[in-house]
Amino acid sequence: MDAELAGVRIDTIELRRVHLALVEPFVTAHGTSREREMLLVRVRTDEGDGWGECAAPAEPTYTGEYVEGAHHVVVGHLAPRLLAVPGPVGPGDVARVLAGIRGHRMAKAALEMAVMDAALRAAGLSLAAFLGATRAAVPAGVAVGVTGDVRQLVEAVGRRVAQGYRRVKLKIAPGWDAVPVAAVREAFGLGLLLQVDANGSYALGDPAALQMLDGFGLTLIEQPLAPDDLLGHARLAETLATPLCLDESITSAAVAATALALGACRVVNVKPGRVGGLLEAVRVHDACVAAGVDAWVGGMLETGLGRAANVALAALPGFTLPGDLSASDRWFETDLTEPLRLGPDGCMAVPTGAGVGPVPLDEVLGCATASIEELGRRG
Ligand code: NPG
Repeated sequence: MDAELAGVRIDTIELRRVHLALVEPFVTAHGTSREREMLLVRVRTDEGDGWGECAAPAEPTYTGEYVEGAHHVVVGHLAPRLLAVPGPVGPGDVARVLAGIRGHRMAKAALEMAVMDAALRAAGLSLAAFLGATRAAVPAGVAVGVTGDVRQLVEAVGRRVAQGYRRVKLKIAPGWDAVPVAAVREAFGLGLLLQVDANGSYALGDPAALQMLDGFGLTLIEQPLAPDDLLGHARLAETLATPLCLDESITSAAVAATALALGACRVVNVKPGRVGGLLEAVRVHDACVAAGVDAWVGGMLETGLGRAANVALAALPGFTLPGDLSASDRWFETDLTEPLRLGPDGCMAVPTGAGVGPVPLDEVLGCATASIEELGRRG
């Protein structure tokens, strides 16, 4: 990574609340989403603008973070600290300036992304090059929600396979696990890279349902137990042949190292928002490389902005499994940016433009925006 990137002087921080309709409802162990509400951050600097996207969902069901809370902490605690820095702020300075505030990683990640975007644009450097990407395209996986009907699920998976996605992740929850997974395996055979994501919805006291999944040749079982139950995951892992992967549990490179040392997982899902930013995501990546375990980049229904950043990150060499990096049309009729498209080989092209690459399109942004708040320097 290029540590020499020059900083930018932040003049104002704009917070935008946007709403995008989903093309179809997305059902997970947490409930049903019909639209994606997002907090976007634009920093205006002496070197030009930079955009960041906050991954926090509308409700605190995935982790404790949610849109309204993220907005609140940026206004009251994070933005004032950044705006109080008299000189230039580089991407690596953001986490340091905000370190006095505990948690709120998705909000911090959005600010870091915006500063990084502005600084990289000023330097004419792409995010992928800055992070240390080694590939021009990355294989794309897709998430398929709970349908409640096995025939509909097999049809939904069939559509994604026909579109060219290189692996499928099925959302599972107690009562929606072995039967749908068996049906998908039977329909598509062992050639399909298949994994499941429980979003922490199972209890360690009842491992039978998870053990039933062990015979389906799954690449991994993601986050079966509650996020803070690392020991529980380590115990469960001893009873399963299928590798466990952690998502919600992994909030930093330090936690990733702990989870790997405990044997709580053999695969790590890396999301920049969940770990506090792209730079910490690279450190989680590095911890996985050091431990010799597989890693992949997750998704949180990002718009083209956040998705482009995820694709750039996924081009690092330690991301050995396809990520949740589906094309814009998997989630949105109209994305905020030029749509990110799935290549004919089931890969997403890594953006090569300066900064994150894509920017929000004025017209779409205008229609999607519910509110704008501009925060400036004091005095
Ligand atoms: O492709 O962006 C995507 C969605 C992948 O299933 C996906 N994300 O639990 O990992 C998850 C889930 C998620 C979505 C989590 C939105 C939080 C918010």
